[in-house]
Amino acid sequence: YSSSSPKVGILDVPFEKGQDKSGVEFGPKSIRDAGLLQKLIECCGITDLKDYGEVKYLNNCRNAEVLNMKHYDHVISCSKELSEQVEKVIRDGRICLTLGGDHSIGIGTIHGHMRAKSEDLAVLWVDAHADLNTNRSSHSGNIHGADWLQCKLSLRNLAYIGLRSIDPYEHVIMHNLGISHFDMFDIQRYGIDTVVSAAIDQIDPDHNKPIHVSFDIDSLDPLEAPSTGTPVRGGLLLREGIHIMTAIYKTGRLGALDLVEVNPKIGTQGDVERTVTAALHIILAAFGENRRLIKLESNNLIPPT
Ligand code: 5AB
Ligand code: MN
Ligand code: MN
Ligand code: MN
Repeated sequence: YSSSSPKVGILDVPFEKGQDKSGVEFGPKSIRDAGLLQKLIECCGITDLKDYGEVKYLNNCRNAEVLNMKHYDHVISCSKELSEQVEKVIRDGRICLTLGGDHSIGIGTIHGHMRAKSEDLAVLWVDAHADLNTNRSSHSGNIHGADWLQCKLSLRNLAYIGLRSIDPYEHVIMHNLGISHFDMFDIQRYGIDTVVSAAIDQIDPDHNKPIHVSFDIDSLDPLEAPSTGTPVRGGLLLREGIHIMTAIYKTGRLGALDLVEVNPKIGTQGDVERTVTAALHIILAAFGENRRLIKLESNNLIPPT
């Protein structure tokens, strides 16, 4: 039982211009409304939680344009602002929890994390998709599927878990550059516990790097998380998603977590509730839900009758 709970900072990024479907900008609010802050305190024993609020940006890159990259100017402007905010949260000595928004925000969070800690960052990208397209390969022109365009992260420090929808070009890059990836086949074959340890060993062989987890809710099966823009069947069970995050918690080296692509405008009210509570469980597991003995005030202990 570790008595000291980590310090946490929370950022909202209601950004939707990395993709086509409206509603993903309400992701942060939906997760908060489900009781995120209170649950971090009650279920994870977090005693020092700072709310940094919403990341707002000015589109000051208006002349920045790239062929076949929709809203490139907005993505760049938002990423720059977000990167600075993430850097600040981490320099305050906190684990940075960023609520998206679409997955293009991963550019800014990883960049900020690298600036605050080290360029030698271990990144775990949990996703149904590889998000490896460039402006020339992308069929959609959506930047949430082309996140690596702007990042100078060494690809040896990146591993994927949960892949099951990869474009042909992405498949070629992934294999040519030798990026570690664990797809649904691997998870079925070896089990999630083996897969997550192997992923951590690949990106952080000496177990000493800060870890960044970018968790796309569409890594989960649509039965678990239907309210998302690009669902793909045959995905992770919530139980497996939680297992990944618990393993990360146990390393003690989580530096930042992104939770992205929850879109509360997609599906029925039941679908939304299911998706949001799944997101909540993923986040809470990363901060040690049920892993640390929560200190109870003695007057809160009700003796058995
Ligand atoms: B997500 C696709 N590869 O580039 C593309 O949800 C899907 O952040 C991208 O993982 C999915 O548009 C992006 C077809
Ligand atoms: Mn993604
Ligand atoms: Mn995805
Ligand atoms: Mn492969």
